[in-house]
Amino acid sequence: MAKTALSIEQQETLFREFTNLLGETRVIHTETEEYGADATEDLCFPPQFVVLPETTAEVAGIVKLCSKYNVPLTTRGAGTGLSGGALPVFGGIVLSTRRMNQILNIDTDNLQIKVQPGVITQVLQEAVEEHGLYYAPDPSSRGSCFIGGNLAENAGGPRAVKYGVTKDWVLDLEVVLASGEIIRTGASVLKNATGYNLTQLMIGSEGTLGIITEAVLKLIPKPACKRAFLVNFKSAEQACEAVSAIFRAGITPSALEFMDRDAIVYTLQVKNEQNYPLPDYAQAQLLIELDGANTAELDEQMDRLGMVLEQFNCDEISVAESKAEQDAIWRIRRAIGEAVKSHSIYKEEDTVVPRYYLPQLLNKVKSLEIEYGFNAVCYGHAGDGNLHVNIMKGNLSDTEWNERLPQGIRKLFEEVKRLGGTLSGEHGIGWVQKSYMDIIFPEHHLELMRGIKKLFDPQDILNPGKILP
Ligand code: LAC
Ligand code: ZN
Repeated sequence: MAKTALSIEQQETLFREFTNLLGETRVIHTETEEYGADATEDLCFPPQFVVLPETTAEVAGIVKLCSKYNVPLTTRGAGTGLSGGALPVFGGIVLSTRRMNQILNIDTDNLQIKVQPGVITQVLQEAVEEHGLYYAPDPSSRGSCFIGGNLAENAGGPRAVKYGVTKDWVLDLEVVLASGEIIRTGASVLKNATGYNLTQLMIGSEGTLGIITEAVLKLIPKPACKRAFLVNFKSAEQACEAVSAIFRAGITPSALEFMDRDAIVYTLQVKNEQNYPLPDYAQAQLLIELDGANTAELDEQMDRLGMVLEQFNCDEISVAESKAEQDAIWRIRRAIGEAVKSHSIYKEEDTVVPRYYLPQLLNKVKSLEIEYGFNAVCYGHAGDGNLHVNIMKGNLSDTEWNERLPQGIRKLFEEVKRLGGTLSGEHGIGWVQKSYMDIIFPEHHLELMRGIKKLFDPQDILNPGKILP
């Protein structure tokens, strides 16, 4: 799909067709800027029109129109994505799922929920918690992101370390294909060995293969007790070393997050959290959360954890027992991404390696800082080996930044690959990471993926320009 500007006549025709389908109030044609950006850097590609369907049939109608007029169609959730997946880079139509925001059913007998894609993730979580149930995936943006975007990007978040990422919670999807036909990819069952697994193919495909219009997700009973604490380390490397030791000792925390000192300091500058404990010597913290059926279980895990941590030169642990204290810690952790970005022009990488190699990954980041003269702020889901590396422009000139950044990133990803890792743990490839795909995949593998795209979307109208270089 090449970038094509629609003629005035084409615009009028399309506008007429869309308003016939949806009515005038659900076709936006002025001030479309806010739909041209997501949470990725400062990129913005305003679309021609934004359409706001409410039903699967309307989505199918929109897709058919885009196919008829050969216009790019980019589906968008809340626009909290970090790899540019929702950017309409070739213009055309943005399909916003914000009016498809119904929880269709909570099945408390089978522990399942059926939702439309525009449900806010936290709204879903709180709705099931009223029934004593739990939907664990919790991206930092959970207060605003949509479940549809979580599915499209295979979002993760802190609890993935114990409970898995979005893909691990999906039983069935309803998908509108590029032809306008509708399929269900799975079934409302926990086991399914029936043909190719299109459910998992759709998840993380960033709206390039079809449009998810409904999802059946599994639920579990809500863990009864939680405890969170911050562990201070004199060295960031030692904090990373402790991570794999915790799992080897048979402890599976419900969250195990790493934050380097800069990440915390930048966040405390913008979020007022008076009592947040950060001793002067601490170069990094691990935020560890345990959950379980009762406090005795947590005490037992806590004792074992204490013994592991003793070996890693950490001498202060701040325990958050009360819900209010836990919320305060998590408020800071969840705000890091935004806080770090507001500090400088930046480029974010979502590196992931087998967790034992986390110290090596961190060391590579440190050596690249020296080699290229930038500062990188690191934080993320250490228990998953998933480190968010925010490379800051700081005092680099534009020329230095533009020349050095791609080189530095390439070297970082080459190391990630050498360690057995990959480009993205949870943010996706989208628009801004696709030029690095060749580091991970040989050409014949990329061709296979291009073939899949072509099979699903022969006209290349669904979110064109994404994922594949
Ligand atoms: C986080 C987002 C940026 O971990 O993934 O806060
Ligand atoms: Zn994250």
